[in-house]
Amino acid sequence: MAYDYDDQNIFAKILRGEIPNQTVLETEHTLAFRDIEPQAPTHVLVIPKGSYVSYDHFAAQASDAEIIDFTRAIAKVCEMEGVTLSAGEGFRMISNAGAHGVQEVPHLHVHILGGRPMGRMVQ
Ligand code: IU
Repeated sequence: MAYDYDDQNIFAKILRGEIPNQTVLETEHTLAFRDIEPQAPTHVLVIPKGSYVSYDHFAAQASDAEIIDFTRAIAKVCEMEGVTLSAGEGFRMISNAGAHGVQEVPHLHVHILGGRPMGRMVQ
């Protein structure tokens, strides 16, 4: 399957260092930074460094090392933000994809939201 990655998207520019970001965590294959318009006390975006549009693109084409790194980075961010079930009150993780998912930026990102009750999904 073909996935069309636009390397001019804003997160690609962040990854290239062309636009600043508020980094929370950086690993070999993953970057986590604060959302510019936070919807909750914790609102962190976690993105793979590789050029993937969406979760399905990533799952199909990323290496095992990238997938493991990304998965663990998400959990690490939750731990760092104090929202894990072991240390806090929980969190929500969301990844929007495509038109029906209302994805604004076409580079895979997982939203980590926490620090307040989120309310019910889905609108
Ligand atoms: P979405 O899942 O693609 O709909 O969300 C994109 C998010 O990226 C959204 O929450 C924006 O506030 C956020 N964002 C950002 O953090 N920095 C930016 O420069 C831009 C969007 I453009």
